Amino acid sequence: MKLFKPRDIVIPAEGAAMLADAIGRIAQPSRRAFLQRSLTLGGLTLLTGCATDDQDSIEQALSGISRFNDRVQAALFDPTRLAPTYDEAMITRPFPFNAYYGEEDIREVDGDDWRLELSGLMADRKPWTLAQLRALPQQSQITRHICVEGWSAIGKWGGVPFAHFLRHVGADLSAKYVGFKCADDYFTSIDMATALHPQTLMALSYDDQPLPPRYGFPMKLRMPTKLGYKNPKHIQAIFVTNTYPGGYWEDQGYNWFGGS
Ligand SMILES: Nc1nc2c(c(=O)[nH]1)N[C@H]1C(S)=C(S)[C@@H](COP(=O)(O)O)O[C@H]1N2
Ligand SMILES: [Mo]
Repeated sequence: MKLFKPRDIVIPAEGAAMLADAIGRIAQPSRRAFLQRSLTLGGLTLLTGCATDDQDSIEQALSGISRFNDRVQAALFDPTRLAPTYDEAMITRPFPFNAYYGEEDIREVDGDDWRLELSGLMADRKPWTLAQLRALPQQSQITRHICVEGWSAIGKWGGVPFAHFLRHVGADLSAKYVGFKCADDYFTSIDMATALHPQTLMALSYDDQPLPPRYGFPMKLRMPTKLGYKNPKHIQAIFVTNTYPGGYWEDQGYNWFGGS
């Protein structure tokens, strides 16, 4: 069930700035905390209070707006709507590399030793080898990757539809989150609806070759419905949970839902 009809939602950028400013002026910590937990359109009437220049409360308010934004994006996400796909000729060459470190620190994971660890709300938590993943049904897609740093690029990824994998291991598909831990200490998490989206792939190949180290060998999650930072490379462990897991950039203020 959708919580909002799209036409009911109007959140202009100036509105968000005004809101942050207004929440920042609320001196009472309990009222700010209340706002952070339950920022709703109705809650806007609470935005009057004593003047204070409190950086913390502004950050709390912004984080509250971001959580609100998560809920709006989740409500608007259409699990059957496909992201655009492209022709081979439109692939961006060379495809950009990006990580929270430079190319000189790209992780070299040993594919023979690598095991995908599973935990949390699923029936079968046995670890997977790369060969076992390669034996599952594969799909390929040519889609656009959009990074918040201001670039986008079209690439071709192949791998196992994540929905197929989650069903295969008996994951609780009614759980809220799927979390990822990576070999380079990166981590992120996604909503279950996106995990089950038909274009969400456990990518094992890039441009018809085994995924190279720079793009996340041995396996990354590829989602054309989410921004670049939500697409974890070098995945080491996957867990299913109802406890909000956050993420490397998300914990530093990037929006958690991160739809594109
Ligand atoms: N493990 C890991 N995954 C990651 C990152 C990272 O630093 N480590 N960076 C993210 C960001 S911000 C982007 S834009 C993409 C870049 O993927 P690419 O190198 O295939 O272009 O990876 C995402 N996934
Ligand atoms: Mo990114």
